[in-house]
This record gives sequence, structure tokens and C-alpha cells, in this order.
Amino acid sequence: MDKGIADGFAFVIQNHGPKSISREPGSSLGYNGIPHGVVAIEFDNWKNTPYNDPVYDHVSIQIPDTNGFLSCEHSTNSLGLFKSNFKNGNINNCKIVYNRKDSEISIFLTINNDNDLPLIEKIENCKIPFDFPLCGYMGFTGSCGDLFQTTTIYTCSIKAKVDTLEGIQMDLDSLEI
Ligand SMILES: [Ca+2]
Repeated sequence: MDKGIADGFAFVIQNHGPKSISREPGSSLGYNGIPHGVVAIEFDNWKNTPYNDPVYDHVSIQIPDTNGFLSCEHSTNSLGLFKSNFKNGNINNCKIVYNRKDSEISIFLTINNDNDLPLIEKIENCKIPFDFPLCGYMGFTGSCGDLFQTTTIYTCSIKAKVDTLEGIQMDLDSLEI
């Protein structure tokens, strides 16, 4: 991601359709309100009071509301988050691991700061209160409002142990964020 101002992007899993995206600009990060949602991992670098965003840039695990719509709301729909420095103009690397057996998600984000050793930011073993569906759509969404920035996804690879259904591992490599 470049050092532009707002708003961020998300890695989204949903069961609505291959072209499903939020129609709200800016704060929705392109996913807020998508029906039949499963989970969104948001990389959010703009504080939006209506969604109770924390005051700092963050990575958060967001689940749908009670009607199944993916939600940016943090007070009711965030399972966990961590403060992040991903908006640095460098290529950073992220790994997201979902373990079906324990219904847990972990996120490992390697931040490549100039002139510094890589910084590892993470949240581990965050409990998901439902089983992931056995099929769905994965993709990236993003949005801007009046302020702009550029996010580039260089590579994304997914590894899944679909034979046992005990674990699904997703590796998202080399995200320029
Ligand atoms: Ca925001």
C-alpha cells in the first residue's frame, strides 16, 4: 500500500456471488453490507466514528451481523484486531490461517519498514463462532471516499486441506499494502 490517506481494503469470504461488493464509498472498504457474508479481514487506515473504528490503523477480523450482512461495525462485529503499520509504501506479507477443527483464525503480518528489521504483527487463535461453509467466494475489496490511496496485491496463494476438512490454510503472500 502506498502512503495515501484512506480508506484501506479487505480480504473477504462470502456466499453472495462472484461480483458482490458494497456500494458505499470510503468507510465500507468495499465489503460492508454484502449479504451471506462469512468473514472479512480488514486493513483499515481511517477512523470512522459510525463504525466505532479504533483511533489507530488496524487489521481486524469482521463477521456478519445477525442478518448475515458483512459489517464494518467494531463494537458488535469485530472478533479481534491489532494495531498495524501497514500503510508504509513497502511490500508487506500477510498469512491468514483458518483451522476448521478448532474454528480459529490467526493472522501474521510482516511489516517491512525502511532501514529496520521486519516487524511481525499478529493475532493468534481467534475463535470464530460458526463453521465456515464448505464453499464460497474469496476476494479483495477496497474503497476510497474523498481521499485516495493505492493498494496492490502482488500474489495470493491458497492452501486447503479439503480432504479431511480439519483445517484450511490460506497464505496471502507479498501484499503491497
Ligand atoms: Ca475505517
